[in-house]
Amino acid sequence: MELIQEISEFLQKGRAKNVKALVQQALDENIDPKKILNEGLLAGMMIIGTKFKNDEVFVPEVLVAARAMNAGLAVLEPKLVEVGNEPVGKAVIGTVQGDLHDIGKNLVVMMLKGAGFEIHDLGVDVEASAYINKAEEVGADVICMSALLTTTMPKMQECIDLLKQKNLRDKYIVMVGGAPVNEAFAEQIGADYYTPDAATAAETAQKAVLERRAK
Ligand code: B1M
Repeated sequence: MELIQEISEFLQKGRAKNVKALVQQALDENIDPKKILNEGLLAGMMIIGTKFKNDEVFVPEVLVAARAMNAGLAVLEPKLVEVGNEPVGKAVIGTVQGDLHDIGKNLVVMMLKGAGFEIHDLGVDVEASAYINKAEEVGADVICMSALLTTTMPKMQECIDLLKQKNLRDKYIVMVGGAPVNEAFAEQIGADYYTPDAATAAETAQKAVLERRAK
C-alpha cells in the first residue's frame, strides 16, 4: 500500500503511534508535507467525518482518529511552518466556548506561525472575555475564533459584542472560521474576515496587519 494511503488508513483506525511514525517516514522520503497533510491526514479525517455523519462510527472512534491526526500534525508542523524573517504581529486564537474541536484551529495556528505571527493559543472552550483579556494582555493585532458546531457559532458574536461594549472593537482585527461558518455569517456578526481554510486565514491575517500598519 502506498505510504500516504497507509497514513490515512491508520488515522481512521486511531493508531496514533503508527501515524506519527509513517508521517516521519514520509518526510524522510522527501514527500511534500502538503501532500502528507492533504492526501494522508486530512483525507483520513474526511472519511471518518462522513462515517460519523452516517452513523457508521461513533464519538470514541472519532476521538481516537482526532488524536492520531494531532500526533501526525505535530510531526509535520516544523515542515509546514516556514517561519518568515520578521514577526508580523501577534494573534490570539481559540475554539469558542462549548466547542472542543481543535484540529482546524491547530492548523490555523501552524499557518499563522509560518506567516510570522506570535501566537497565543487559548485552546478549546474559550469564553468570549478570555480572547479579549489575552489580546489586551499581550497587545495582539488579531483575534481568531474557530467554531465547528452550529450551536457554538453565536459565541463569536458574543465576543464581538463584548469588544464593542468595551470600546475595543476597532483595536483588533477579528477573524472567524470553521466548517459551519461562512462569509454571510461573518458579515452578520460584524467580524472583519471569514476564511475557509488555514492557509487563507494566515495570508489574510498577514495582509490585514500590514495594511493596518501602513495607514
Ligand atoms: Co464533532 N462534529 N462532535 N467531534 N466532528 C462535527 C463538526 C460534525 C459536522 C459531524 C457530523 O455530524 N457530520 C458535527 C457538527 C454538526 C453541526 O453542528 N452542524 C459534530 C458533532 C455533532 C459533535 C458532537 C456534538 C457529537 C456528540 O457528542 N454527539 C461532539 C461535540 C463536542 C463539543 O465540541 N462540545 C463532537 C465531538 C467530536 C470529537 C471530540 C469526537 C472530535 C473532535 C476532536 C478534536 O478536534 N480534537 C470530533 C471530530 C473530529 C469531528 C469531525 C469528524 C472532524 C472535524 C475536523 O477536525 N475536521 C467533524 C465532521 C467534519 O467536519 N466533516 C465533526 C478537520 C479539520 C482540519 O477541519 O476543523 O473544519 P476544520 O478546519 C478547517 C476549516 O474549517 C478552517 O481551517 C481548516 C482547514 O484548513 N478553519 C478555520 C477552522 N477554524 C478556522 C478559524 C479561522 C479560519 C479557518 O479563522 C480564525
